[in-house]
Amino acid sequence: MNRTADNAVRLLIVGPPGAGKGTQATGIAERYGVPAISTGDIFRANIKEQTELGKRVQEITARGDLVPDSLTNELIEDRLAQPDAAGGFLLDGYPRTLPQVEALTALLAREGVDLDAVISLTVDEDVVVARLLKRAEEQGRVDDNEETIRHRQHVYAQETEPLLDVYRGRGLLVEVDGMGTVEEVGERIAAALAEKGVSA
Ligand code: B4P
Repeated sequence: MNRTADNAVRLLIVGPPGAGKGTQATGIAERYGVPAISTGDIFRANIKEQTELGKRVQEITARGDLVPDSLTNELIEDRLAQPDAAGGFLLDGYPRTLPQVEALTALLAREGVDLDAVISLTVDEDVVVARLLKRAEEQGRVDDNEETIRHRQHVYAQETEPLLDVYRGRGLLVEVDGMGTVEEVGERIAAALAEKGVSA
């Protein structure tokens, strides 16, 4: 389906590192006919290509720290201005801080639009650490070692978890249990969005 501004669907997926955001994002984006936009993927692609942006964020992401808000906000503003985002989007890994929430809210308000739902994936910390250590073996991502993984969980709790209250307060939050197989979690997300009135 090619969505337009008239039937746009605008979604976020939030969860601790390893919760399955990136994994689920592809399926959700396909189902709803919108692009999945992952700030983590954009940073990794830039690091691989050794662009100016890539060089600036390389060490920050390797440590498991967050890239400065100004840089990330600018990146998203440019990305959402691309034609393929006119019919909506699924943002994966953005916003991650309260200033990023404010920037996104202001950006959408300027366009006279709002989010349809914010999917929050919940998981046990030990399970996510195990998942990421497995990914370390398979893909060799530099930020997937135990020390950095624990640090990223801490950064999530400090910086990102408070966002959930903001979106809950706006009536946008859809909480989904992220434990189980990829298919089971995907079905739960689809059912929860349908219940919220967001249909494919
Ligand atoms: P991300 O790319 O967002 O990294 P992540 O939190 O680890 O999530 P990812 O999507 O990769 O993993 P997923 O949970 O799907 O960010 C990387 C870095 O970029 C950040 O640390 C930060 O430095 C920077 N950054 C990104 N966005 C930023 C922002 N907005 N502001 C500032 N800095 C930012 O999956 C993990 C693993 O679990 C996979 O291997 C997957 O196969 C497995 N898995 C998933 N679901 C499963 C299931 N149900 N069962 C078993 N395994 C499963």
